[in-house]
Amino acid sequence: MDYKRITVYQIYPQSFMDSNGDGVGDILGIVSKLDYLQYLGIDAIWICPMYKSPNKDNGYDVSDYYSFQTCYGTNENFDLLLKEAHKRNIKVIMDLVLNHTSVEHEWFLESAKSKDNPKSDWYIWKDARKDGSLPTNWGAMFGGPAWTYCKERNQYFFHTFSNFQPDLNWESESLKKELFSVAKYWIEKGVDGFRLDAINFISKDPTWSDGIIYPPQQYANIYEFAANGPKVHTFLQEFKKEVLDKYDVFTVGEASSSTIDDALEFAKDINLIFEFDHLCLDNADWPYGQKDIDIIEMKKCFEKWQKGMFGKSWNTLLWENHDQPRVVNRFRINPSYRSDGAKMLASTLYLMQGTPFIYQGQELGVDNVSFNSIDEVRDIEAFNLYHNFVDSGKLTKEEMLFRISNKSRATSRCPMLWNGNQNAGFTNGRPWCKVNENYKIINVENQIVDPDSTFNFYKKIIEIRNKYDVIFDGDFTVLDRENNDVFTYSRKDNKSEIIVISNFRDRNISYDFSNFNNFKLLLNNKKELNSSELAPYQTLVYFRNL
Ligand code: TEU
Repeated sequence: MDYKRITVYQIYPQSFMDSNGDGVGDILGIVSKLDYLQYLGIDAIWICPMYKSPNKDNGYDVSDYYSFQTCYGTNENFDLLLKEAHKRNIKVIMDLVLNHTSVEHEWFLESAKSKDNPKSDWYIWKDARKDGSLPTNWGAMFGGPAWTYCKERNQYFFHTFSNFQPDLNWESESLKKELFSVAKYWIEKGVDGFRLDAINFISKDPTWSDGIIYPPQQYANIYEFAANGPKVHTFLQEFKKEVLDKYDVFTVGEASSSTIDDALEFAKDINLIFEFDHLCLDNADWPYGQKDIDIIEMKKCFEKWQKGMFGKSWNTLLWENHDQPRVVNRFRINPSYRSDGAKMLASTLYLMQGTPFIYQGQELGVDNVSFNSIDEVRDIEAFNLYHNFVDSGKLTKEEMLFRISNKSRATSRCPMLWNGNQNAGFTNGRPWCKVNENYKIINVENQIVDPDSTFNFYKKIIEIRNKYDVIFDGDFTVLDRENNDVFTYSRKDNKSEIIVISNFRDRNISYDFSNFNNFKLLLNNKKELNSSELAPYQTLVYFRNL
């Protein structure tokens, strides 16, 4: 599949569209919105996990890889989705969680029974140390230690994420075989590819040694020991040989904290990776602290990835996903200019080299949801951190809720805003998660008919990407490295050049346009065009043939 030429739209199924009034999005809901997605111009949808799951981590804790949670529908509904999507030339990418399962998965229940059952080594088990302490001092991603005790085996099982998500042991041959069968099953059913969840965590540090603990953390950072471990590429090569090479499928692996060198290695195994360098630029104190993004730093970050991958591999272009807050909040876009800011961010990123990923609602410029009580927060990570910090008196309830609303992943997982009716048209029932209070202003129905909407700007960006080859193959040069307000870059191949100019500020900024006299203006997010300054959040795209 020509994964370099597609635009992918990410669907968070719980929150996309509810067809049966139970308050949770479902497969038939997705089917009912395929025309909308086709109109936007995307080529593929990636759907977050819908497999059977106790939902401790909203579906990323799978208890059966071969069927769906009842709330999403049946395997027949999914067949219909495949058929209807393919009819519209939309590919379907499934989320595949191969690093861990749920504790309720039958494999785990078996493995936990005894040390000599056939699945005993399908998970990672270790004894306590001689002094009775945990096997290592590593912390789990969602709080607490990375080890949980199991009475039946009198041993600890290892988990990178929560204690509901035991890690699978890729060292086990029989386990690997089973995982490969899962992938084959879905490919043969007709899916076009996979987003491989947390795939850089499948090989752990074989020394199982302790790490340094940096207060206020209580445990050592798990990334050091579980991310990009020594056998990750060996395992993925096997996956490629046994499964991926046999079919025409597309794979994008989630590989947080990867370097360029890591990315180039992953490129030998799978098509693309997600890395999150540019989405860490506003990180401040833990948990969920936020600082202003330094635009010069941001340019350096993009330059590193654009140049580092050029001619060797291929980038993913993303501002948002279900683990990230909304991008308009990340950049602290002034709400009076929300739509201008959202458009400016779109052209800044999506005219770079790579495969674009758009997260549901991003095409409308949707902003974060504000939570007033922890009962409204539907995420294990935010929930655990809230209790850790509030119960111990380290942060007030208000401060913690502000942080969660501002920077946690819970804030972007709320229902899609379809119209100005009750629950934003997402459900006739009681929505599983709070609906964004802005839904009467920001919604699909309003934006689709407004030629100046964020939606229609995204549509244009996709059209431009498909039309101008230089966006596909041109090199990347930052033209104003020292400017902390405006980001100007060029994309150039031997036939043409595109210039993207973006003002990141909510005020006019003087700008010298003299170099662009013989260019044609392709895109402007404002009605005005001043010859010596950029309007607040103005973005301009110029083109010329060489
Ligand atoms: O996320 C794994 C993961 O590493 C992210 O939390 C990552 O650290 C973050 O996005 C970087 O900013 C995946 C899923 O996307 C997430 O929703 C799951 O909770 C997690 O795996 C466990 O399956």
